[in-house]
Amino acid sequence: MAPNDTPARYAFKEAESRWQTRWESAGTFRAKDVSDLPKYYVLEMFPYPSGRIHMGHVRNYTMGDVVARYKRARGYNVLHPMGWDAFGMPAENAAMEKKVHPAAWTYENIDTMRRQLKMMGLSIDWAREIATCHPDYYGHEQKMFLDMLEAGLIYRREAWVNWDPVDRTVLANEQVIDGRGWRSGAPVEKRLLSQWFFRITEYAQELLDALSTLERWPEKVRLMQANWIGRSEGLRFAFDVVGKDAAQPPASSERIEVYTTRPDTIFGASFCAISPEHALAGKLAANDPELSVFIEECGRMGTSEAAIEQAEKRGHDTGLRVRHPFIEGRTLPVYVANFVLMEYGTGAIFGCPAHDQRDLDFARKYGLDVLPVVVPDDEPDFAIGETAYTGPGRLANSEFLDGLTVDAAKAAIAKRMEAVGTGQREVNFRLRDWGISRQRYWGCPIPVIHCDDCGVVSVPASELPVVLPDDVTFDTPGNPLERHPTWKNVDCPTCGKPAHRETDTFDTFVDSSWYFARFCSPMAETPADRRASDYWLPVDQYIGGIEHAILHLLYSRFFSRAMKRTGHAGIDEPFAGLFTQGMVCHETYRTEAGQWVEPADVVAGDDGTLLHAGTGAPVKAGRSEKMSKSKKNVIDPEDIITTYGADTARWFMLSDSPPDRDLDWTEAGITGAWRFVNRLWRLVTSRAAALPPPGTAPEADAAELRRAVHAAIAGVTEDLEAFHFNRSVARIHELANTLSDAGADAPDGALREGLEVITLLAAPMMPHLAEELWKVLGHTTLIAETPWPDSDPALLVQESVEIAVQVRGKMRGTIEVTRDADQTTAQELALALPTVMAALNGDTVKRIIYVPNRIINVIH
Ligand code: ANZ
Ligand code: ZN
Repeated sequence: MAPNDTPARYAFKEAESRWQTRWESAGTFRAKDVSDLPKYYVLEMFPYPSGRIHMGHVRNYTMGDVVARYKRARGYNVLHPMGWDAFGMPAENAAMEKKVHPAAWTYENIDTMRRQLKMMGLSIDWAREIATCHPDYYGHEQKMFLDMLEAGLIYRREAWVNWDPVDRTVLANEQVIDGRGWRSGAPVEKRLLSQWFFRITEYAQELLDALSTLERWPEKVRLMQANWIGRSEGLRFAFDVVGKDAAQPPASSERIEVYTTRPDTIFGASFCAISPEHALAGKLAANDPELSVFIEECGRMGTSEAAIEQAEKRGHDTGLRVRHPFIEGRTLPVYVANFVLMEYGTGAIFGCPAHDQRDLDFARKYGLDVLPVVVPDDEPDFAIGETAYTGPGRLANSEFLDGLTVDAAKAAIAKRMEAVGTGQREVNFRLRDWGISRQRYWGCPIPVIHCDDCGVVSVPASELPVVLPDDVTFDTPGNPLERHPTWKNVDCPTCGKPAHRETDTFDTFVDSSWYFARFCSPMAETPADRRASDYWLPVDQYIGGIEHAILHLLYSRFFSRAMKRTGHAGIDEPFAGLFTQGMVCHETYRTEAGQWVEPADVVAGDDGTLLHAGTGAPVKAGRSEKMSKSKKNVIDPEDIITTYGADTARWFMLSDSPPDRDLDWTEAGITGAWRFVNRLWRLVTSRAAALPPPGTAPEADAAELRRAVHAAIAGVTEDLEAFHFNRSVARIHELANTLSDAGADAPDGALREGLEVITLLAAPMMPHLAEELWKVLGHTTLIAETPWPDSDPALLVQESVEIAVQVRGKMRGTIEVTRDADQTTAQELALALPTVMAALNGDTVKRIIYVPNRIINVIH
């Protein structure tokens, strides 16, 4: 029991709001734009204001906050801002479903979520808050668009899109499900639309090369980016088109250019295939109704690579044939095939079924030849079954290439074709230019005007921002900007004639590609004040989910280069360090009928089986999965914070799993954290009154206690630097045990030191409790403004002990080991003693008895 002059439990509610107010009024977390201190910029991926914060946010922002508070204590001028990725589809969906304006819905969500984040006690500089849906933000984005357009980093072209004919909107690849629109269920059409593109491919090689400089990024993420950029080295050459019979003269002067990474397999080629979007396919379809139906069907498949990858390989024989470049008299059939993408290479390929799985599937379906031309070493009877062979080997059935390795054969073909000018080596990237046009209302308007006479004209910089009109309706499908009665009608800035605004808006990935720069100077008249951004950028530590490992990070890496090119910033790489955190999971529950049940509605019956609280129906517990509304396995962070306090929630988020792994939310886990919060509070409050005043030097004769305290400082420091938050938590638990065990006889100065240290070490993780205890310990300053403790190297030296070594109980010598050394260490030293070896005389050791710090006895 706690002494009766202190309440037994920590009154977190009152304390947490008191300290939050105190931090706010003191401006504790304001980042200073001018400072002699070294800077540290820590940023968590900003949230989408969807309604309320979820546990994923709590985990993400707790981690970032630990880093921010720790770095502040280490003497850095810390920038730790927060904002809202506030444009996007959900606001428009809400507008359609709930008849609320997207802006009202968004700003209301922001208010709720800001309040909730504040409840968490995050050390955020709220004065820098931004929302991407505010003209103060997106106006600058428009300015950069115009500058990048002028710099040649942006262009406009026709491109194919997935078109939902019912919702009258373009769909992202992810919104096409089995060829149908995700909302309307209508079969998706392909349409050619004029769209804006960022020329990200111009930076493909650089974005790839620079990955090797990102030493503080997870290897996994760098690999994902490299694969996405997808550099490949190959050969481009053309086939001559001939009639159906090689003896006939060419049907036309037509040639089909292909791109291949395996020119070595040319002697195994059994067909040519072109994309349904290839110009030749279109031309042939004009006289071939079947082909034109086939092309239309392909158009409904969805444009994503994944969709194409999964679809059954299908083709249409055009009747045309092409001449094999090396085999006299041999021709190959030409197909239009659904797996050939127009946007890659030349939109046409030759197929070698023996060495490419897609080609093999295709050949089996259409009865084409399968001739292996690469044979693995030591397999003379090599044949192809259902799997293409893509491994190494020597060329066969390939005339002048026979016997060569794959690499040598590739080089030989390339050399030959380059020599006669029929082909050339080429590097290709999977990366495509970034299409940013969206036919949506709730996004940043693209600041251009279309004039019948002048074409596309930039909105003059003095007229920015182009602000979204408020008075829009969502009662009919399509883009509200397009049907707005007046908004798009403007005079052409060049000739003054009536013209109209572009009604497309930016992909919201544009908004999140530069927000890190805006935080450096959120009020600046320019997108980013160069003095501020030169000081703060790059972000020293970025933290977020692995789901953004590719697009968001790649776009941001491109954007910072584009900002540099246009003078808006001075760095190439925006994020020097990246940490990707795991997900928060929870057990799932279902009734026998298969309906999901919320954890709060599950109770234990008399016999321990689970029941639905409302109906009493039996409930089955299932796997622990990522918390999601669809599976109803969510725990509301606000409920947890109101019941247990922010510090308890934060502590639990950090304690159970390594931060990059998934975390299982359990009731036992959160109550365990709650107990520890109270334990620490009692530990300090119960002893504080008896302690000497702050500043009292620890006694010289308290070495053992002090050694434990200083080992904890060194350990927690190392762990926090390495993102091993769960290990820091374990060390703090251990130190709490040591301090509790240090009884009433512990020297007072050393005990004060220990209690202060544990409070300081816990402060980044449990900031409110730490402030409270710091005050109880007699301090009048904020712990948030107190430097991190230093460990005394002299106290970290491991103490060594002398251990007696016996053989069958008879003393044979001594060894010296560090205190608490494990048995393996002690045993190795003991068995190496000449006196012990002599006593054993070659006998095998049967058993070893080891009493740490005392004795080791070898039995033989
Ligand atoms: C003949 C060949 C034989 C191929 C073989 C592969 C294996 P990466 O490595 O990703 O660059 N290809 C080329 N353009 C294509 C397109 N537009 N749509 C679909 N496939 C296309 O892939 C290059 C290979 O993918 C190329 O090499 C080509 O098929 C195919 F045993 O050419 B290959
Ligand atoms: Zn004009």
